[in-house]
Amino acid sequence: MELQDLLSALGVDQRQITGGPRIVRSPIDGAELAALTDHEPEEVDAAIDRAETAFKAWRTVPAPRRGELVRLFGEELRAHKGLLGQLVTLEMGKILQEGLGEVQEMIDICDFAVGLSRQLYGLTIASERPGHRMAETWQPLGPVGVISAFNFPVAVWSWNAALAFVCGDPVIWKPSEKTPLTALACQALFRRAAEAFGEVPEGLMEVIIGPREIGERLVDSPKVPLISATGSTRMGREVGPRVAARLGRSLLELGGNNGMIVAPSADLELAVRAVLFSAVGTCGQRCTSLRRLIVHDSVYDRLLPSLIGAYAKIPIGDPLVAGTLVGPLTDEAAADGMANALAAAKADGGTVHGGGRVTDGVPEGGVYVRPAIVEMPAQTDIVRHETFAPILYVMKYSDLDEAIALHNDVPQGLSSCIFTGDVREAETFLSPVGSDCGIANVNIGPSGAEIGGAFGGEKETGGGRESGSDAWKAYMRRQTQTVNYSTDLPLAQGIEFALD
Ligand code: UN1
Repeated sequence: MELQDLLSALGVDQRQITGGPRIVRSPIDGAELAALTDHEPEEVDAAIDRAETAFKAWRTVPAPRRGELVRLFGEELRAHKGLLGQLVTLEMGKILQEGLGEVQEMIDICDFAVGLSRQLYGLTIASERPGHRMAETWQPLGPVGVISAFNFPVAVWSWNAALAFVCGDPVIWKPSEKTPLTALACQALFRRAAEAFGEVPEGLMEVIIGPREIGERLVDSPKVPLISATGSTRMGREVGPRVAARLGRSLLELGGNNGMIVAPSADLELAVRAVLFSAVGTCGQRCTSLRRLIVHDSVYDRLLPSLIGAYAKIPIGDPLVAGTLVGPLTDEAAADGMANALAAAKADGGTVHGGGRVTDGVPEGGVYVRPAIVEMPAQTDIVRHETFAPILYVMKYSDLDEAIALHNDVPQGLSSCIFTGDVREAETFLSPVGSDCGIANVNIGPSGAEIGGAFGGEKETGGGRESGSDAWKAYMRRQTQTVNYSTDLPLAQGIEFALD
């Protein structure tokens, strides 16, 4: 389908995407997709004000009814999965299967949020005073600012938005400058859901387009109690303290440097398949991408040749073409970052397999690379650094404690896994002395997490949790309530305080 038809089928207003100075290009071939006009700072303030007004109305709508809006939005996503998935591929460059998978994650979180809308449970608490009752209740919080990254241009927003909407909060979304079109498409689909719903306050879902200063306006606004930001650790180091300075709340989902331990008893065939998906999928541009492989001495010489052989066969090219497994990197800077990292690894004694530029059989105008495997003598600085490209550093180990120590000895703490058939090793990896990450898997790669679990990580990954489990609590205000239904006024802690 032609781009214009695709966008109009998704309901994007042509006037929003033509005639402006911000040129959006496809990483597939550099083709111009749209010409947008950025929002002015005053327009951001106006969007925040609209969201604040929307909050006053939306918080009074019963939560299960709010869930109905999310259900309708999920229906729009189901009906437009193919189109939106294609737009994700065009604008971001991931292969179509992954574009579709991303939209499926949105549908899944909508389903989750609909159920959640009837389960925003609090607690009852035993009061120490007679004739008193205590409860913990979750109240809507206020407008939520969502800053999202280019690599998951729509799913990560939806994890935040679906929960925020059922929790009673409006959302102001600042998408990556690289991927505004998919954001506008989501806004158009949301509008359709809102029309079907009938009574959605204006300002419940705002999109603001523009550079960093536009995001800063959001980050600094005291009217936005929660900022949920996904991106680099560098970005998080700026956003976190700014939000903290106004005593706001932030939910940060930053860099990962995800590892896999391959133990002697591992199913190596399974491990190779898992490495392939998690290390080269999305061209190594997931925050959950596999970047470090820690392999037991006894299986190293079997695993490595299989991997090198599999890497040599990876179809690289146009992500819209069926069969392609690796599409383009996002831009030249990403390719430079990859080349610099490989040079640094070599200087540290690494042996590089693959990793060069690919120009044959790929669309002209895009940045295509062959994923790299780098055998490293040690976990040097470059290995401890997250390079957002398909580089897999491989290291050897001889005992599990050593492997776990190596695994945890990086600044990031997002996702992790072990391949083993030994229950003792698996349980050790999942125990308090095992992986220090927010996500720990056994016989599954580190990427492609399901929405049902809380998603996020420790250390430089930022500590935030989004998506499933009880991540919704971040989008609500916890209130401890005490009711006295007696005719007396006993004080807590047994304090006597009365006039004689
Ligand atoms: C991200 O890269 O920011 O677990 C999110 C995964 C996906 C989400 C990745 N469900 O790989």
